[in-house]
Amino acid sequence: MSEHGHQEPPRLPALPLIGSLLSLRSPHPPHVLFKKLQEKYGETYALMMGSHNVIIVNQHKHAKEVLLKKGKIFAGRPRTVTTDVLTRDGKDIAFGDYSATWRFHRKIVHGALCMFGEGSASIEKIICAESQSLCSVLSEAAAAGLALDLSPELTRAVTNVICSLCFNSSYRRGDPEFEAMLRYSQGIVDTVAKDSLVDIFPWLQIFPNADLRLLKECVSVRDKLLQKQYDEHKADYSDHVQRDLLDALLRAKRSAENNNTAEISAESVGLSDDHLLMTVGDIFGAGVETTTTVLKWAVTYLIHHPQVQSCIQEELDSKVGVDRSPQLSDRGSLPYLEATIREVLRIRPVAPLLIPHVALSDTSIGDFTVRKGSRVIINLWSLHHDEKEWKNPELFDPGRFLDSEGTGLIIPSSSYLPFGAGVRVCLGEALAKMELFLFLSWILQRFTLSVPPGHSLPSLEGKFGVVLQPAKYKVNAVPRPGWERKSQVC
Ligand code: HEM
Ligand code: PLO
Repeated sequence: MSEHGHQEPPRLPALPLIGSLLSLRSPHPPHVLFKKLQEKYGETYALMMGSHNVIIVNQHKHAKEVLLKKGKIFAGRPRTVTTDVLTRDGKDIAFGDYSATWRFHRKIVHGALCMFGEGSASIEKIICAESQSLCSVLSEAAAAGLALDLSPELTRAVTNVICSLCFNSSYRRGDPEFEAMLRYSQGIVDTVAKDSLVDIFPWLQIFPNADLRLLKECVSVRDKLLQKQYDEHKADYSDHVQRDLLDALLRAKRSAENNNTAEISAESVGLSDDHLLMTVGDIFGAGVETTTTVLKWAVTYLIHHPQVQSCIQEELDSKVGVDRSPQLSDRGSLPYLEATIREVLRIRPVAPLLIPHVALSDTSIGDFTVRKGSRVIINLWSLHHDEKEWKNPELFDPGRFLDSEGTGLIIPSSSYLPFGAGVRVCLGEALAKMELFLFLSWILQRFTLSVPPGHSLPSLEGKFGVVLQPAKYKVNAVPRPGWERKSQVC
């Protein structure tokens, strides 16, 4: 067999409009449609989106070949109209192509996040303070007999954690800047990187396009907020204190400027103002939208499965009790909660198609030839719902992540990659896991969640976009016995 495979992958008929047909004409969202198309074309197949060759991977062996074994070859990202608007032509980490600049920015962010990482008290303190504030909002609503849309409350809690890490700042309830952020971020989620028509046919930009206009408006609001933080940080920057991620980025910039020679300038190593702003914008955006979405899915599934909620609560009562709040060191003794988080990440992956990868040279996937420049979409939805790997994949069952004694955590299939893998693996995995554990354990220690009497259960369908979001609905948070008045206690 040749190094680059010897077979062309099965190919969908090359209808010129296939891209738009996929996302606009099908009643199914793309991840579901791509899973269904396997029945006709096999697990790995190719199609054209506009003028781009796209390979769809629906199975874990090929997915791991792309992400891990040939991770560097497939580490490219496509340039698209919408992500270029969001990231000033790919000057960020997530949508930026593979390059020395990209590696450098990943390294700085990784270092800054480790500084706040597990074991360090400060990130835990920040998340617990936000859990505390979230729980007091829930208990005020309960005392007033009100059902709440949890979405803005969860978003504010998660936003404040990432605000502390990025900008050493936070938002109060009702802060107009926070309300503006909620609006622009939703506008971006609704319009960016979802293979919309302008991404498939870039020449369509010349026509008026409502989505593109909304995206540009939202990005400009976001950029003003980012610029404000940037200017304030620059004004009181000191080499001696590193308060947050933005300080870490500024420090790298200063040190490159101090070593400035003819060949190595801050610009040329990718430390321009634009690069710094886009990197911090990425972490802020990813930090907010992903974790919030998982929390919302967790609440949605817990409402559908009250027995899972009570199992977690029993575990919390016996391992943590009511005299103190959960902390990170309890993670090892709350396996059922951990298993529930894993199951939520399986059944409703935040990024069901990851972010598209691009082959940086001629290569192969299994026996299939892949040409340089091909886009590769890993359909995580297919991996997480593969009937050969998961029994009743549509069934929500945290027990599948526990051993036969029900006490040890396991990963029962290698077809499980909620954070991706390899060179482009998620940068926020550790942070997200800490947040999910603490927010959920604090809430469930104190409250039982349900829909108000007479309301129907929330939809499990999800709205496809750059993240897969659950619908909006109201929740009753009923204080558990012993927590009627003391949810303020730490
Ligand atoms: C990329 C999942 C939270 C920052 C990704 C990818 C996935 C993912 C699937 C794409 C990997 C690929 O394209 O191959 C998740 C999930 C989260 C989460 C499920 C929450 C439960 C976070 C948080 C941050 C973050 C909290 C920030 C602190 C990033 C960045 C990338 C990324 C910067 C781009 C990496 C690159 O392209 O090099 N994430 N993520 N994520 N994530 Fe996350
Ligand atoms: C979310 C909306 C923000 O306003 C901008 C933003 C930045 C980074 C993106 C994020 C959005 C969506 C989730 C993404 C993240 C980078 C990595 C993460 C795509 C668009 C995932 C899940 O891959």
